[in-house]
Amino acid sequence: MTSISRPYSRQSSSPKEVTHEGSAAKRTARPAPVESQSFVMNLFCGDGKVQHQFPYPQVLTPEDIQLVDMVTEPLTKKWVPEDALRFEANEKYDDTLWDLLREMGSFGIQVPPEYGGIGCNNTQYARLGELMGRYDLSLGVVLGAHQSIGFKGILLFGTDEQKAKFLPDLAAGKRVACFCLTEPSAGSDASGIKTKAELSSDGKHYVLNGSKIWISNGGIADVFTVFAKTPVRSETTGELKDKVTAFIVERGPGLTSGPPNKKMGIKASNTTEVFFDNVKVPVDNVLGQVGDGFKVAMNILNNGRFGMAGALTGAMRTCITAATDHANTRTQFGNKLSTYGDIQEKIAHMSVRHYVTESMAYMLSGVMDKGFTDYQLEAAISKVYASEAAWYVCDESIQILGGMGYMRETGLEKFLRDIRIFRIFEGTNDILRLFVSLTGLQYAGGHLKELQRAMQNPVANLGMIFGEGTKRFARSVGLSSGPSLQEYVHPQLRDEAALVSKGIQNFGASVEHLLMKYNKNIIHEQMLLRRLADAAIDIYAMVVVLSRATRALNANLNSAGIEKNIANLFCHEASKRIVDSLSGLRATQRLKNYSTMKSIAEEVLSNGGVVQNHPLD
Ligand code: MYA
Repeated sequence: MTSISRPYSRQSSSPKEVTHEGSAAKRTARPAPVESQSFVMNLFCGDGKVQHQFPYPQVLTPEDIQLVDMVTEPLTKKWVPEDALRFEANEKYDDTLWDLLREMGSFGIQVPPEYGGIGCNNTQYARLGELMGRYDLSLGVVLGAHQSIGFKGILLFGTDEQKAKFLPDLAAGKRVACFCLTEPSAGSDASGIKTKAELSSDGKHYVLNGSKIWISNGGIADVFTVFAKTPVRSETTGELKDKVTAFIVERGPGLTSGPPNKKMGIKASNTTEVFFDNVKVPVDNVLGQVGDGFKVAMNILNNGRFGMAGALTGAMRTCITAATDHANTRTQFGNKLSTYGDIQEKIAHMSVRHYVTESMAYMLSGVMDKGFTDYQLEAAISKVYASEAAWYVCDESIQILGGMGYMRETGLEKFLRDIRIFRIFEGTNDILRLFVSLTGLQYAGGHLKELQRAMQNPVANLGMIFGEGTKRFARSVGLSSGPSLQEYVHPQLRDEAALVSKGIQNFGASVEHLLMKYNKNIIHEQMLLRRLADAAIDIYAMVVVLSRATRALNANLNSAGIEKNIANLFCHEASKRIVDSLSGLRATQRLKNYSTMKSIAEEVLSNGGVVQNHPLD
């Protein structure tokens, strides 16, 4: 089994080998894959490691939650829906709101108190994001671009000096931060950036040249986390190679911002180009290690994704309230809308998606707060699920409100426009799906390779061979029903847990099939990778939902009944989708369909648009 690298948008003619230097040397002496504690990562090996998902994390005391609600109270008490529309029309927030946000401590939510912040943990931050998201996602973006990603690098990787220098003003909202990664020719392909930073001859500063696009807060920021290529000498070969390094850059000579971009939504947030023309950056402002910037960027993004899911649950809640208010009051054909099956089905599906998103957001923030660090795939899934669920919920709310939903004053059309960007920024959902599949396949590939290696010395590796052998044998003769979740879930959810086990088992077998059949070439099979990711998302969502519903049933919460019903409905529907997604990896007709899609797309693309004759021709 060979290792898998991920080309995403940069297509190579032949499958890319491991990208690090000296990869050939590393391949022969490749260490055993690091054991991951992540449920999703292990799912790719057909394992059901749910230890971090059960019990559903409860990291906040009622007082902790109260703190967050108190922080937002000055805003939520004053806010009226027209505010969001007014700020949108002005394409900015006014000084009164800005001052209020400063007073509330909203600019330094997770900054430790010693640096002037309010020191909230991830779960409190998610809750705050949720409360903001209920009113205005644009505001969430301003605050999120500032702290979820803008200065998150300083919190995660900053030295004590960098923290002391930058955090107090950023936490107080005296200065605003932003995250500068994307460039005209490097969007999803983040490591393809061209902005350069070269060390000055006296070694005291870097000289930064290049430009960034679509930077949230780009025109109002004073502190920029900038990613640029720097020449780094390889320890092994001695060669100079350009690698990404992260810098903290202050607004000053040579740094300029373009005019605000005109956008479809989140209009009150500021988005601009940022230009660097011989900007001098002191060497002390390198964030993390020189050459490690790509990992710094990825870690910041991974670390911030739960906030997005949190904010979107807030928006979804508002949409559901608007839809139910309307359904309960509007009479058509002699009855309230709420009595019609069509409307009830919509409300049920909206509620399920909201429940799943909420469960994922607080699962992720909760396990992060408990010190779990292996969450990159769960974070990507939560972002993908939340952004698609929010779009669905908002769209269906508008449908329930009909013509009224389409009118600006109901506020829903603004939510829809604002929500649309969430499937695009912080990693497009398409790229994140590939990221989930390829990272998982790489991990599973490493494990299969381990097994092959173990087979060369069976006596020393009996435990491993026996375990894997039994798993495969049981699967091949149809004896296994997959890793059991029965001991974790409430007895009333055992049937649903059995569906998860079945899903995990089928998923593991599908991964093995893909690795055996395509080997490294799997990186070119995006239609398969997408379906594999869809199955992973559904399986993870089932686990998260079962964990939360189990907690509700165990604690006999008021909402235990509906939570059980939601878990039941979601698991049954997800289970069907999983079968469909996984059969899309090998069923003959499905594979033929992909070839047909490819040929249709190629014809349309080479024609520059629609190919067929017009019906009137
Ligand atoms: S900010 C801009 C967002 N931009 C992106 O997200 C870029 C998307 N692209 C990528 O993520 C990467 O380029 C991809 C990798 C994934 C495509 N975690 O060979 P590789 C490792 C950990 O695959 P590439 C914005 O939108 C990988 O394992 N590690 O790399 C603002 C490998 O390691 P090794 C990772 O093919 C939005 C190495 O890197 C990850 O070049 C405003 C190379 O990998 C990862 N994720 O592409 C937001 N990925 O070498 C506002 C890769 O050891 C927020 N690696 O094998 C609002 C929220 C509201 C909050 C409310 C608050 C109150």
